[in-house]
Amino acid sequence: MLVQRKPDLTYADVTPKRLYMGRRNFLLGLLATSGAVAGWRKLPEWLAGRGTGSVPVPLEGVVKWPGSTSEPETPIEKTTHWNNFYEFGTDKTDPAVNARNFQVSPWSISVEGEVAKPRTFTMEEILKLAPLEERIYRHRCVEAWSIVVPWIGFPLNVLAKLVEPTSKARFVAFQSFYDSRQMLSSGQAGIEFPYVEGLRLDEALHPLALLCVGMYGETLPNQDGAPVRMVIPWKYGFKSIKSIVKIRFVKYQPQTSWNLENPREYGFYSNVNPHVDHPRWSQATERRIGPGLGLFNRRIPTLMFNGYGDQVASMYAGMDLRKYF
Ligand SMILES: Nc1nc2c(c(=O)[nH]1)N[C@H]1C(S)=C(S)[C@@H](COP(=O)(O)O)O[C@H]1N2
Ligand SMILES: [Mo]
Repeated sequence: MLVQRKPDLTYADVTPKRLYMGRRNFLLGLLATSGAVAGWRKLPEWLAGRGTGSVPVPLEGVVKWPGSTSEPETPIEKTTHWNNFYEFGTDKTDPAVNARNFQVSPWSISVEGEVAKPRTFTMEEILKLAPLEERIYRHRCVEAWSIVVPWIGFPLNVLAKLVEPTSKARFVAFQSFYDSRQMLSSGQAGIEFPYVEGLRLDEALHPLALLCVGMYGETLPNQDGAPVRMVIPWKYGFKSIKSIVKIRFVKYQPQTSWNLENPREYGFYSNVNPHVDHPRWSQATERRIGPGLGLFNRRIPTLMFNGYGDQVASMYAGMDLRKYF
């Protein structure tokens, strides 16, 4: 977001050239070229296209959540090649390449702070805490592009109940994994690492706030926040913190990476709001990264709370959303 140069994106900006051909054809193209150059021995690895890091595997027993949007899903090729994950680069196409060697196993999340039962959950435990649901949510980035993604997970409140937040807990602070040997430095990325985010307690416990472990039927690709991230569909994308290692229940409003970087541009609440513009661009409309070339160029109106107002607006009753942006 810091290095936003072209708020008005074109299709070519968003879709690397190889995606015009489709992933399969691109890989077949590589096969043809590399046959001459590298020999055939390397090919299986190239076909997987995923380096030595963790690779997505199918998730079993996923149930369909009844509240999903019926809008067309963004194809996985786009969701996995147009990312914000500053630890792995500041350009939208960087994470797909630079996260290929990211090791996400073993993994655990420490849940601590103002709770009666602090606890560390291994990834294996997290996957068994509740039925995994496929929830197709709209996902609206602050830079005015949006996607529709079949996420997989369950409400964060399932995990929260297990640790029993005390009456002192008023906010929840999240922290991402950080390893300087695998990731950019804060100086290179322009934001503080580890990446941190936060929610008010009622927001964190809202049934739409998803602890997300997969998408498109599989575990999360590295660049999309493997192995576990948040998805908060009524807020701008940067609230949906990736690759979480710590969740802390706290008394006071926690710091957030983008607010630290530029408090004038990025507030704590960051609810999707077409009436409050970003200082450098309008938030009234968005470009939907949809299936097909024609659809992409469609600019659609942005909805208050990203269209989830019926469910979340009451949490902000009486608040001046210009002040608490
Ligand atoms: N750890 C971490 N989480 C992060 C980010 C990041 O740079 N680091 N970027 C955020 C931003 S700005 C957005 S829009 C979403 C992007 O999620 P996606 O790449 O799955 O679309 O992740 C958010 N979570
Ligand atoms: Mo974003």
